[in-house]
Amino acid sequence: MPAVLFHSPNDSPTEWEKKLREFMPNLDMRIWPDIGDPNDIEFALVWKLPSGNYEKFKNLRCICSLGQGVDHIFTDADLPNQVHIMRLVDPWMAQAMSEWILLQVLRFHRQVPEYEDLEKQLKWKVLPPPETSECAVGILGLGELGRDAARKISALGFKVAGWSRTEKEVQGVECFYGEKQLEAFLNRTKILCCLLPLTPKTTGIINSKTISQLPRGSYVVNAGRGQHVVDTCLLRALDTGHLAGAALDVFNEEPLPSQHPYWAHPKVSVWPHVSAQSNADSAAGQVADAIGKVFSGKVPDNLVSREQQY
Ligand code: NDP
Ligand code: OXD
Repeated sequence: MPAVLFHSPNDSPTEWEKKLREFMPNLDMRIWPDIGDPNDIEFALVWKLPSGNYEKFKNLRCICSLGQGVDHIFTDADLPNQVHIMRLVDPWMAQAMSEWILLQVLRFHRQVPEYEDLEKQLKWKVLPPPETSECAVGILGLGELGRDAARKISALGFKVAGWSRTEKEVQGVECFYGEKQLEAFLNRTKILCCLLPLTPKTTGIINSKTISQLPRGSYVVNAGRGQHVVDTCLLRALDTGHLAGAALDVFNEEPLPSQHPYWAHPKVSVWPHVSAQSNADSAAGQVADAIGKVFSGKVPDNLVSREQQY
């Protein structure tokens, strides 16, 4: 039987191996860097395999991301041409992400930072009640995660819009698409939530120009990738008051360096990339299915486009 390569700095190989074996008792899993003969490897289940290593696996047929994002695969300049590239598409992760996005939306909408501040000052003060039906939430990205979050936020009565590359229809959600409609989408958005994949086209999309197109007093929530945000622009907008707050789960450098201004910024909430973690319990079945398909010469599900890089 061909072998599966496993590499991840975050995920437990023993847990994944145990779960995968429930579906494939004869699985031969090689845990990086103890890979044995590299010619045995036909399937790679990876998160951030150090660049330049795929070339070693002459019989590799599929690279599967150990997450929903695949940017960590496309950063490798020596990516082999013929292999399939796929990812997890896990409803458990969509639920986790929607919970996290909802948490941030409700936190800003229900003035949690303001009330926490008043509590610290022992001040009993009532702020004007917020109006949910007037609160415009905008989701960048209407894919597996963005659509789920948009629907769940809309179900609570918020005014929800989404922005994608191609035209979409999502019930209860105003849909914008393409670069031409980005400004209109931003102009109507008070809480901007980024659930885009990181690609050459989306890198730095939250910058001084796009932030200036949000109304004064808006919020930025980012669970896409740190590289979607130009940090200096976000910090400037927070300091000038154009933005009222930010909740960030992903960063240009992870772990976020201890001297980074985000840590101590009173308007920034820092999370250690945990909004939707990969989960062997929920995702091993789909990975086992993909391994089985690849080993029997079939095409696995959840492929990503090399051209679009997502
Ligand atoms: P999908 O591929 O399902 O959806 C991506 C969405 O982004 C699509 O709607 C797509 O548009 C849109 N998009 C892509 N490029 C552009 C562009 N240039 N302009 C406008 N819209 C664009 O991805 P997922 O929803 O599964 O995941 C999104 C990202 O979330 C991941 O790539 C990852 O970076 C991040 N993530 C973060 C996690 C965390 O814990 N922080 C956990 C999991 C994922 P269209 O529909 O038209 O193709
Ligand atoms: C992912 C992530 O892409 O956890 O799945 O960031």
